[in-house]
Amino acid sequence: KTISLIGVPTDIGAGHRGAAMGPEALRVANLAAKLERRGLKVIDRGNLHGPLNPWQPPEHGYRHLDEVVAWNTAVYTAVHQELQAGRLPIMLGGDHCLAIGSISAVARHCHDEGKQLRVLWLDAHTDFNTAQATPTGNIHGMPVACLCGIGPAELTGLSGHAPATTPDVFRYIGIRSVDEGEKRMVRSADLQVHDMRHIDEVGMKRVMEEALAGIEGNIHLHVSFDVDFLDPSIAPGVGTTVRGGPNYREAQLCMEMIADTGCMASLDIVELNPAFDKRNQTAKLAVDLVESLFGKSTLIR
Ligand code: DIR
Ligand code: MN
Ligand code: MN
Ligand code: MN
Repeated sequence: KTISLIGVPTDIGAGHRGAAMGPEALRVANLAAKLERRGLKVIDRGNLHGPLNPWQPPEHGYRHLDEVVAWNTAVYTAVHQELQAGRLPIMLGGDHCLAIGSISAVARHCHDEGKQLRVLWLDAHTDFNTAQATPTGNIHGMPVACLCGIGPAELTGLSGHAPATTPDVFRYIGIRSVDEGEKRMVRSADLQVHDMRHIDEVGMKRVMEEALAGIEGNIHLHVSFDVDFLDPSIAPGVGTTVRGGPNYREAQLCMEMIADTGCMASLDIVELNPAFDKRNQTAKLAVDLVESLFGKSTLIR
């Protein structure tokens, strides 16, 4: 399987500037070479292009909606093309709004190929806000809602028909920050949330067994890895740190258990913000964890 790296240098969906530098930070941390060392073929497609960050306040509950639509249209097209060609796309983000485009394309591809979709959403946040519930208007807090058909038509209908997918395909891991209005939305959609309390109580191993239950054969597993999933003590390079996240070993086990399924077929690496980082340590950590996602282990290779 050939991997395609797709840079998505944007921070239009976020509340802090800087995630637009994420793709280059991941390249500087040697992502391509590390994957090649695992025996994988890697093509770096370079960066997608889109509007600059106009840094405007929200309008009708959304900040930078036109720009988010433009970027996600480009993401959708690029991801769909890579999947059609049989390659495994990795999004180098960029803020988490790009998952609207990437997962819309993945869902469309699964529909056309008769495959079942499962999405693992590794994040401190549930990203299930709406124009009414959002405290910020930032669209990086809304991608899961948009993918489930709740949001502006330009985003919910990217793939040609809305909704792109349904709440039952998502498994959240690492959640510890949900906004007040968002809580009600998450509960009424009956989303499966493995929050930090659950990880504390039963451990990462049990949590991953639950989240990965039923994964085999005909499943397309998409991993959407928001770097703020990780505890800020090991991953300071994100705009919206939330204390109390998974530590290094817990994160490694999470990635290793995903790799063991052999089903991961697309990946987003998002919210990495070099403006908040120190000596690129968070990018290096993200690359280290992505190596585990692709099967690196202590004793075998
Ligand atoms: C907050 C922050 N829930 C919002 N969200 C995210 O603005 O909607 N930070 N995703 O990474
Ligand atoms: Mn259809
Ligand atoms: Mn987050
Ligand atoms: Mn997120």
